[in-house]
Amino acid sequence: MGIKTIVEDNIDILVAGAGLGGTGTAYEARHWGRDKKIVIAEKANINRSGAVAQGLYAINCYMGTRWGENNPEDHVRYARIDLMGMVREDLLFDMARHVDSAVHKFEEWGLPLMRNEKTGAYQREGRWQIMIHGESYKPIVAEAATKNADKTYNRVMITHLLMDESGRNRVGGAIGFNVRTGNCHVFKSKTVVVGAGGASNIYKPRSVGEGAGRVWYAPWSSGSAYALMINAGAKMTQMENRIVLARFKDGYGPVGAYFLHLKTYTQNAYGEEYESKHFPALQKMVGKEYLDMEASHRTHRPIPTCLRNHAIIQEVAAGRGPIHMVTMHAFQDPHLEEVGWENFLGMTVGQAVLWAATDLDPKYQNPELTTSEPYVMGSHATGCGAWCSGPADVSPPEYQWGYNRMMSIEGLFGAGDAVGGTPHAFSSGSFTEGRISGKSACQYIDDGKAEGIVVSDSQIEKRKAEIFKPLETYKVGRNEIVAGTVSPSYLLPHPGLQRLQKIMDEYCGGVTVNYMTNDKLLNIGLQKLKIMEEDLEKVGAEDTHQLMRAWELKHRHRTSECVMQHTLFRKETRWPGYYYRGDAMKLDDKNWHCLTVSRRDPETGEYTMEKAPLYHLVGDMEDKALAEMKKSEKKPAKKAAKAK
Ligand code: SFD
Ligand code: AMP
Repeated sequence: MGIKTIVEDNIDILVAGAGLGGTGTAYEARHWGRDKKIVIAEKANINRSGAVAQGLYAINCYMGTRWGENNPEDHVRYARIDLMGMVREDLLFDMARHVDSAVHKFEEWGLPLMRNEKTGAYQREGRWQIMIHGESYKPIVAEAATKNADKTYNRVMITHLLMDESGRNRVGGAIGFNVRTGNCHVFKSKTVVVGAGGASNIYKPRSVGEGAGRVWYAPWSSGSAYALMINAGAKMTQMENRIVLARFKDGYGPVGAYFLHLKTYTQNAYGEEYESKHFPALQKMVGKEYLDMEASHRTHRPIPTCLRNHAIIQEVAAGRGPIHMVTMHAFQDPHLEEVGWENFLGMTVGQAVLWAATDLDPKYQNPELTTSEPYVMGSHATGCGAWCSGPADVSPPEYQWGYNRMMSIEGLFGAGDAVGGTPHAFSSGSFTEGRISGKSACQYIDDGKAEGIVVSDSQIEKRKAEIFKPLETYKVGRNEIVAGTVSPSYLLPHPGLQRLQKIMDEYCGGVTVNYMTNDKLLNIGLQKLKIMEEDLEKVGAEDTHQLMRAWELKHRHRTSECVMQHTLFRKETRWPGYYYRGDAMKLDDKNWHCLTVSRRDPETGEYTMEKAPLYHLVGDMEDKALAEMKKSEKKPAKKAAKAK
């Protein structure tokens, strides 16, 4: 094969994907490893890659301990409630105790954080969220990463991890190709930190045809992080916990700033409040422990994200849609109007453009909200990802087998969406996790754990042939046709993607089936994914750009398979509003108060599923806000007693 191969050898830390997690790794690894060789391999251009490419208007995870606002335990309790109990509390606590320092770094590096003029503290959007002028968020963190790395390879898509052949379950680097030049890139490395992000476009999106490509999470989030790890045989957790989001219709504009800062609210098509109507029946499905309206109201605790979705889904199904976000009041205030528009201009410009293009002014018309297609990710209100070791000072033995954030494969670490069980990390928490991984990777090397790694030429050659096969398949198959694009011998990446999206949508609870699935559907879906895998051997790529699309499809397919396996395994409806198991419509704590862990055998392709213990490490003790609330509730009672 006449393909040029570029080998980067003797790497200490390879960052595979440099979004918010990966940039954190490169920055921190330099601090602990002055002498270490740190290399970044990034599919796009690090300055504008990943979910934060367009910018953000808020940092959604900041404790504010410096200002006496929250402590890490409060955040663990919050995430636990929001995820219906299913979180890795050790990893969450670890992230939360370090996240503020990452945010302070961002400010030092030039990210404009808004300030509350009265208190001097960062301007809060909500209890956990602070407001930023964040259009340039990504270039700012990218600069910190590239300055600390020895080398940054842009436009290099990692397709496989390389494994140590010395007889240990250990990583040895990664391999991929340059999406512009078509060169093959081999990275021989002592450790790999996977920061390749989440997955959009594995489910059929609401926007097809006319709006194809418009999705909430970055369209280029191709599930690579998951596929790389699954294919290597790493254990995964909570892959069934894929997320559905309430979003402004068609532009997918996020709602956080609107609900929390602008204090806008939702109503049905007839101007009625609808959420509370659905809660009594919902409480029967999930139990009072998970939905207690009285307690939520009293303590200002948000209703879990999935349950808020459930109310929207039910209300629309009852024929009272569309749901509207009531913006018309808030937008009368010029400051809030400005915030409302700027929020999208700095983060999801498409939403602002869509409103402008369709003459929708939220000052005079309440825009529609809808629920999105599902996404697979591990840093928003959902916790898909790898099963990782936790910090030694916090984690129980089942959660701790070595280095912090190391997976079930030695030397393989993760950050952000790649790490499972750690929702509500968002951009700042992902960066923080990257820092933790970078530090751990240095420690692992310094402890001599990476000695004697063997990666043979035959392993590299085997992968190389696999990577470039779609180009060959196309070249040969193209000769069989004289016109058009359809050949009997190959499958093109885009039709392949549509086929995958249809399977996931119809069999694994997408939008067209109102997020409903059951064991029968899932088993059929798995069968279809298996047949599709055979066909993926025949994917054809016209050029190196299409080769990237081919590998994105393969990564999305593997991610989907794992999601499907997990969804079949957890026989309950844990997160109504994310998806429903029609054959097990209730939350079932008796059997499923646990985390789910899978492993795909790289040799046979078979999955092993197991239940892992779910430890509530942070006591149920009520958090600060609640304690204060109780104190203020007690005072009048005392006065009343005195009066008597
Ligand atoms: O409003 C390969 N997010 C928000 N976080 C916040 O803190 N505040 C917000 O306001 C947030 N909102 C939001 C958010 C995201 C998006 C898209 C929108 C709005 C519209 C979430 C965060 O962005 C998210 O949590 C983090 O970015 C996750 O970090 P990480 O590192 O896990 O993923 P990444 O940043 O997408 O980076 C992945 C990188 O990997 C590259 N890559 N490189 C090499 N080889 C491969 N095979 C690769 N595959 C991928 C990517 O190019 C990328 O650089 S709101 O909705 O809540
Ligand atoms: P979103 O814009 O939906 O991605 O959310 C951004 C942040 O706001 C996340 O931390 C959400 O959990 C939070 N959030 C969004 N909507 C609400 C709501 N209605 N109540 C409480 N928190 C919310």
